[in-house]
Amino acid sequence: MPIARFEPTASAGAIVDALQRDGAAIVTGLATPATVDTIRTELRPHLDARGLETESDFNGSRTLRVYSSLLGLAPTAAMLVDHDLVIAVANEVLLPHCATYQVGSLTGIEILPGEGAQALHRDDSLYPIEISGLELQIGVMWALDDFTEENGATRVVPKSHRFLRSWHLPGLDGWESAVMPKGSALFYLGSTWHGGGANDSDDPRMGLINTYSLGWLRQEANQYLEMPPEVALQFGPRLRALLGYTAHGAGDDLIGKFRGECAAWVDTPPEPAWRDDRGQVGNAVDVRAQAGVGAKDRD
Ligand SMILES: O=C(O)CCC(=O)C(=O)O
Repeated sequence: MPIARFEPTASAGAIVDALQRDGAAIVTGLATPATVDTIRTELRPHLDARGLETESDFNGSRTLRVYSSLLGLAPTAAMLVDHDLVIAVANEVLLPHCATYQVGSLTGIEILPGEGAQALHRDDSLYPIEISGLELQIGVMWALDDFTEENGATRVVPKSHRFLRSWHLPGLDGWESAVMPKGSALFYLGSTWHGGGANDSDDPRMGLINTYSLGWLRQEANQYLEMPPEVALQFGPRLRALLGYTAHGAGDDLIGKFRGECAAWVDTPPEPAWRDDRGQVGNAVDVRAQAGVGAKDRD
């Protein structure tokens, strides 16, 4: 079953429908070639210098990875993490289950020629919770090279997200390669089985994964330690909040707590509108009003 494909002009709703039906969807050409090339250039020295520090059976021995301080190393990747369409899709998948969500992890991955296929897995298995209808996270794999069958395009098992329990396994033979041109994005649910493909080509395959998880879960990697205030300040308020510089729910912003202690924060207060745009569990009336639901319908 091929993975559904969309143009960048597709609505978030259409992509979410495909995600909920199949567990994965591809949007082609979502990042410009210039953006992708800049991120590649930013990542290159760090992949070369530190990429094999994460070597393991699971990560592979011919796969380079960087995740510590990713936006410090590759600030242009902020455009992917904070992309409006990605956020619109994440809003629909995650906000029904939390007040605000967060970046869970950011990883640059380069699969070198000769690497074997990674074990298929679910990203959400780090959380020991399995509740029907509750998606804990979503992931986006950005193709920083053309992804092909030969060079290790991410393998995805369509509809595998419907297998709720860890002992209730889907047939993993039915994987599809997320073949997509450079600049495209593979969206997949945290419960969808997937893994890096084998690179049988002569060229490396570079990608970048950003995951987003429910705000009441612990981040897979602590993004506000990875991106301390002096790094986070170069980004807009929405991305700062996604990195963890906010409270979950209607509580006060961390920015308030920094006020008076760190002068730089005073100059860049968060935008309350961002929270309102995304809606909050505790603010259902406002959300419905925004959606044009009248007072009578609300009762
Ligand atoms: O590199 C890929 O295509 C997928 C990598 C992945 O899923 C992982 O490392 O968890």
